Amino acid sequence: MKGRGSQTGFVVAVVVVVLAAVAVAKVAAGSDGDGDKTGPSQAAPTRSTATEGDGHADEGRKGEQAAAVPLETDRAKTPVRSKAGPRLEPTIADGVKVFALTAEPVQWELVPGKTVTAWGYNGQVPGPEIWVNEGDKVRVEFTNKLPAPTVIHWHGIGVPNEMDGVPGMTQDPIDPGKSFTYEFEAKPSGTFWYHSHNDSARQLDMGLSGAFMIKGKSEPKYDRDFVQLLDEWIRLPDGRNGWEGVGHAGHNPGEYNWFTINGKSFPATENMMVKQGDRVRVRVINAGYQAHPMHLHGKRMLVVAKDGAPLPAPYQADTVLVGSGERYDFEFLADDPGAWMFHCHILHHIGNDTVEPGGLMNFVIYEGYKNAYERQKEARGEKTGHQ
Ligand SMILES: [Cu+2]
Repeated sequence: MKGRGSQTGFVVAVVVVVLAAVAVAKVAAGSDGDGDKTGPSQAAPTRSTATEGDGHADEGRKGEQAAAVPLETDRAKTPVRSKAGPRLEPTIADGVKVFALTAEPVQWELVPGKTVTAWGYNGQVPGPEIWVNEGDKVRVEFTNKLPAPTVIHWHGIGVPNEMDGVPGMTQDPIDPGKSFTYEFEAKPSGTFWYHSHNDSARQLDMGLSGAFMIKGKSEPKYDRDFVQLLDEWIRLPDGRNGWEGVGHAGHNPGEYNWFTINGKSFPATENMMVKQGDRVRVRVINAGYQAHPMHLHGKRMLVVAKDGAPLPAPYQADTVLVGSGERYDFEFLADDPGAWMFHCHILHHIGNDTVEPGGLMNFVIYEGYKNAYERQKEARGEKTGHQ
């Protein structure tokens, strides 16, 4: 295994051999042993310590990657975080927008008092929103503080191939403690997202995703522009993540019991506050593995973009099925004051560990509007107010 020869052939050969040895059947599904045609490999997590040099793995370590070591987070040493930060602001260097992202474990609060072990970017789940303009030069200085190698894939963005974040094919996994710089031009415009693509079923499900918006040069002007990133979780009663201590084979997506919008379950979800007359855009991103039919009460939405691309013929709908990885942008005119529910119509998904109301749900609320429920509470002398 010392000769390099074809890098791709080598990687594939190692992966195929090791996968056979550990019988990671799911990963092996795309590997038929035909070296050149085999799809990208997925390196499983390892506790190997950082290698020297520039963050690129050496050949010997690659051979160890597929040994699927279940990871458990030392929760006593993991900070509890509950608030998402503001949009990630860049520094400017030679005309390039430079963003700093760090992947690290966190105990993420889904609702007050209920945390789940997660892997986040910059201490939050999902990672911070990144907003740039079409044509911007973007540099992301990324550091891996996870206990496992990782990469970032820029879903939907027209990056150079070597920036695409596919381990074993376009780059080596970034080891714990190591850094990697992603650089690309922001194009095309639209709603995108970023996420891990290494041991991806586990890493994405533990929270390694975030929204990435590229504003177009000639797009319509909106008064409000909301991002709603959907995800689901397996939270064990003690707050551990269902992915801790299990491999792919031990995982059943049917076990999802918590559902989040921008990392929060109702009633901790943030509402979409609008003013009468506002033109509102909502960008729904599905970072989870289940499809969610998102329904807005009170009016039809105008669906204007799919996966970031403007639709030649926008269409009206009151329920939009958002599949895994998909994005839908829709807009509406805020012309009917009230508090209008926005939620997933698989109603199991509007509960927190089966207790409704919860999960994938929030409200479009007009500023200053008091709904009937609030007025009743006020009349009884009870506290009112929204999250
Ligand atoms: Cu759903």
